[in-house]
Amino acid sequence: HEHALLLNSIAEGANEYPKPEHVNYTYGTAGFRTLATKLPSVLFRVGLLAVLRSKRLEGATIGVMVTASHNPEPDNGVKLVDPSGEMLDPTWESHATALSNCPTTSSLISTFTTLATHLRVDLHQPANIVYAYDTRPSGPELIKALEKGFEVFGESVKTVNLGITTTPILHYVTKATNDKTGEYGKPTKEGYNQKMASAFKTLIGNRGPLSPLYVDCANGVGAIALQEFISTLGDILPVHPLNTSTSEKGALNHLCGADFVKTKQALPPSVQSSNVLSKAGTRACSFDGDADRIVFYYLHETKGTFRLLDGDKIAVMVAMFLGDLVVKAKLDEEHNLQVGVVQTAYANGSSTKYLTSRNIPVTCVPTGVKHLHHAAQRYDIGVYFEANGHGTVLFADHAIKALKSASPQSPDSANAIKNLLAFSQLINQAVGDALSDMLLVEAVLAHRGWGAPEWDAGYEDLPNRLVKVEVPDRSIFVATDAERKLQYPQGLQDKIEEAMKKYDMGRSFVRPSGTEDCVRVYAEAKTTAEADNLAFAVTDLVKWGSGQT
Ligand code: G16
Repeated sequence: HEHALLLNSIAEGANEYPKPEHVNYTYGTAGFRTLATKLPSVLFRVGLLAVLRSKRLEGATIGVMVTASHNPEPDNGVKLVDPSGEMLDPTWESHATALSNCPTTSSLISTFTTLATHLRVDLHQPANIVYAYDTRPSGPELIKALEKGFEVFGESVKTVNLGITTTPILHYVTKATNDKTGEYGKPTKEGYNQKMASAFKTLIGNRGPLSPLYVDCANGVGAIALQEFISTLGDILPVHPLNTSTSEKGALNHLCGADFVKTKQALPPSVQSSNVLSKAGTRACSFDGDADRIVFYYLHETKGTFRLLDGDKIAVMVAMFLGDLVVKAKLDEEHNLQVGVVQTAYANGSSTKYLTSRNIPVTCVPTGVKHLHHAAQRYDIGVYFEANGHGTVLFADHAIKALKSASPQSPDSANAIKNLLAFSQLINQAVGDALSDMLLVEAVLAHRGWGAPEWDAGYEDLPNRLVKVEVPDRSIFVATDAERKLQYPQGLQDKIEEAMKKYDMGRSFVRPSGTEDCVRVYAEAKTTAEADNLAFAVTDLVKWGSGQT
């Protein structure tokens, strides 16, 4: 009887949120992502799946984030967060895809029932969900559809609505809620702010106040989170938020934000015209629409040219610095810690070369945080960053234990150990986090006594170009070898390789986007002109491969 009532409520919800015809959904690189108007039925069904997942894990708290991050304002999306604060277990992605594509109420009911049985979910278990959304105008409507998915289960589901907040804060709260030791931090936004502020203050010590930092918030939720954080931080880091118009229609990610800066390799026009970077040495950074990515930049002191400090530059500086701290910590041999870096094919060739020439191991994996995160878990201290500014650092449990139990032989090594532990607190180890990464960079610069030019001096990026190509059907493009090569359409890879050979230090690859309806072409070469020409040549090949020419 109880079960029949549940199926009845699901049917009611499904009728209220019918699946639009002729749309095929995929749980991709970062969950479901498409035009917001196509998403209500998906949100309802994701609500059902989140409850199934929590019940399957005996009531462990699952996170749900409604955001389309760097995508344009009319898009929206949704992704699930596992109890550890990591992305949804990949084996469940196909269940999300299956539920979202059921064409009718009755097929949804039967898929739901099959899944519950097949996944051995005891529907009598409790479920706990925490959810949040970004500043997109479509957020509140989609949240209603999501909540409907929770409500059909009645009282067995307990939910916490975090309201409008960043993706990384939702990951933090999910992880903290499930951490029964209480050591990770309080499972609230305030808990997050306190944890960050306290670790940052420990690390800065008497090095502050630091020089001012300008932060382009992409007119997104990062503006709100940053404002709240600044009030907890005090004046050791004078932060000046820019692009904070969260309620202005069409402003989100428009001509600003991390994706704009990285792709265009230029200042957001608003930052350019505000002249805030004209004083030599001034640093600025850009968040993306849900504040899980960050890139830094400054203007060259004499030439006035734009200098980008992207995810690769962050990874290199942080890995080198943590590596030096580990050496200073002088842990006994059996507890020695290895720092490694995880990158994707987008990593600038110069960054990989720089790291390997300094004996820092580098792993290359496909795009998408879940791939980077898992590869980073294989190191004692794993630094992972996508070139687009998405990344973080993971400290293995045994590494933390080794640091906590070490008996330092000198004040210097005691200090290094203390700092490594403070970094492990400052860094959001659940997921890439613009705010936490901003503080990480500032803390490393303060310890090194560097400004942006000294940070930038390590290596020179190879000129590169990223192009978005719209094709009739991006699913015909299948990448392999950590996305460095194309498997299909057949024959295309050979042509790309021929094109690469024509350019000094030429490297190019093609992959379908997991978040936008396009294929991405990346090219780098010795000079800007060569990188551009290679990118355009490969773009033409992609059009040829997709049957357009
Ligand atoms: C998401 C993913 C990132 C990925 C980016 C672009 O970022 O989390 O891992 O690099 O999309 O992916 P694609 O090239 O497949 O479109 P975000 O910040 O939009 O969530």
